[in-house]
Amino acid sequence: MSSDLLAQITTSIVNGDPDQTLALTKAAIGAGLEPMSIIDDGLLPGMRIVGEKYSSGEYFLPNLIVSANGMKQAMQLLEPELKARRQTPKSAGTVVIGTVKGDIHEIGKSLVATMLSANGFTVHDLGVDVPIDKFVAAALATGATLVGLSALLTTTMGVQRNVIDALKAAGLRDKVKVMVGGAPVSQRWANEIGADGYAEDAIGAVRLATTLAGK
Ligand code: B1M
Repeated sequence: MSSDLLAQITTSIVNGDPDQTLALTKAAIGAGLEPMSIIDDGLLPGMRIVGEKYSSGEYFLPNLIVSANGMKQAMQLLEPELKARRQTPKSAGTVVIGTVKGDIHEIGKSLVATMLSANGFTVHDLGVDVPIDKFVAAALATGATLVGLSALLTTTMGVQRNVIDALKAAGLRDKVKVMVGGAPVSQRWANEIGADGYAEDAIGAVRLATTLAGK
């Protein structure tokens, strides 16, 4: 019965049906399932499958967004349950992310943030047009091990390099990995500015963050 519910939660995420994900999560809580199990054995396996389907070309961006929203809503329902039990979901890593100063493009950065969060990362989204110092301060304040820098304009790509330099100057460069992304950004650019990695899309960002978090 409980494994049935968990499998149904996984399926609802894969099918991109947030209402069903929410209803099943409610039912699972009502049936006395452990919130951590609902996350680890129901929701996260669904997100992994969605990621694989996106990578293989079977799913597209809207599929990712709908499934991640289902995951997000279910997490909102589960958070008070976790708090009541003094449990915190095992974090895959802490990430500070934002679109760099001078750049207000939000959609891709937010999608990356949502996908990271849906895949178990603790995400501090600083928003858009983020000053260089704010990345440094947030990395310090949160103890993040990963900093994600999004830039959509050729004129703001250079700010990614400035943030890396500022992290160095603050003595944080050996404590945090930096990943970069955004339409004009490439692996070549990441190498040139000394970033630890580049991801082309949100699924690639989850894969990269997982690899970097393990290093
Ligand atoms: Co702007 N814009 N825009 N724009 N805009 C582009 C980027 C542009 C390519 C359009 C064009 O001319 N063809 C062009 C840039 C040219 C260049 O520099 N090479 C451009 C321009 C010029 C401008 C303005 C300067 C226009 C003007 O005012 N004259 C201006 C700049 C304002 C500023 O930032 N200071 C501007 C403004 C805007 C709007 C405000 C109108 C709006 C943004 C609204 C918002 O975000 N709230 C907008 C939009 C929507 C776009 C396009 C059309 C779409 C961007 C988008 O959301 N894509 C864009 C054209 C394009 O990219 N085809 C364009 C969907 C999103 C899911 O993809 O953001 O690429 P993307 O994110 C992907 C990956 O890049 C990656 O994963 C994401 C998910 O798959 N990724 C990461 C992103 N960040 C990552 C971080 C990572 C890892 C992966 O790790 C940390």
